[in-house]
Amino acid sequence: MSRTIFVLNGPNLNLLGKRQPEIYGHATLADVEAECRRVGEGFGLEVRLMQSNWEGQIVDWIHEAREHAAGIILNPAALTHTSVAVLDALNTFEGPVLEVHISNVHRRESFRHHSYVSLRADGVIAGLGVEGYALAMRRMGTLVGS
Ligand code: DHK
Repeated sequence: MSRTIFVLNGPNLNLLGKRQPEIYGHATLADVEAECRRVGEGFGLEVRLMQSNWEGQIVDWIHEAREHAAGIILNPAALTHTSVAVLDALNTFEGPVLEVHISNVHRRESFRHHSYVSLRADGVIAGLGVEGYALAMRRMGTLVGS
């Protein structure tokens, strides 16, 4: 059984730390990856953090997770609010799925209030900044066992 958690990130999150820091903060995806690895080590979990601006690439990584991941932590970014394809892909994955949003999407524009991904997610974290990823990793440790 895989001990790897896929941490998938959607469009524009490659610019984390530079993009609208008043909303998304100053930490980078490299910082997020280091923190996820640190938390994962405590549970004997490996982390593969990936980011793409392309919907199809996110779908392909979710398919890959079917064979190679025990769980998925996903910040779909804008695809949260638009992508039936990402939802359908997640519905083919049998392990736990945790949805993370850095910002509190519910305090923002109304188009950010709906998430297709939440129809599949086992849990959702929003508005806790990049700490949300580490908290999701802790929850993964509980869900997949140490
Ligand atoms: C990130 C984005 O890029 C937005 O499109 C989402 C999400 C919110 C976040 O808070 O991490 O609406």
